[in-house]
Amino acid sequence: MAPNIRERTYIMVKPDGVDRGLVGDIIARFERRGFKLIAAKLASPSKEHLEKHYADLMGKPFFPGMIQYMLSGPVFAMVWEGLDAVKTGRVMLGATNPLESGPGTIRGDYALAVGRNICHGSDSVENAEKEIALWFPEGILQYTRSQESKVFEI
Ligand code: IDP
Ligand code: MG
Repeated sequence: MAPNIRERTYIMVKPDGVDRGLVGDIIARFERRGFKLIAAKLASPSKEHLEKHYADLMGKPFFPGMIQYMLSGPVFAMVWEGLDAVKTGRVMLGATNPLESGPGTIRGDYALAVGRNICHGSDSVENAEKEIALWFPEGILQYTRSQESKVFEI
């Protein structure tokens, strides 16, 4: 199958990342890598919305505390598009536990605690599409970059 240069992933700066002023740095990392920003907004999701987003973790002992953390301030929601966006986005974030994240990753550079790990990234193409629909029900802007052939082999 031809590589999909239009793969999309949902990336979110969590309340600790917004509060610590890391939004710009996280945007810059994805921009510099070559990904295309196709949606972005500051949001204050409800508890119900966050429970939908993290539905697969409901029942875990850390779940209530994690939801409280996610409600502690606004989040910055984004959709990034490009080759292998889901997998590469996760690599750029680092491991779930920042203590296991390598330097050069977002969590490895800025975080220490698993419950304060700065950012979210979709873990599969299927979940990315679900998360994009949940966070951007208004839809995604489409536009063409002028330098696509400098980023992709097209
Ligand atoms: P991910 O964010 O790397 O995909 P998930 O397993 O989907 O990791 O967990 C979602 C979020 O829940 C994590 O990013 C982290 O903030 C929080 N979390 C996961 N495991 C723990 C834990 O053991 N203690 C506290 N928070 C946790
Ligand atoms: Mg996850």
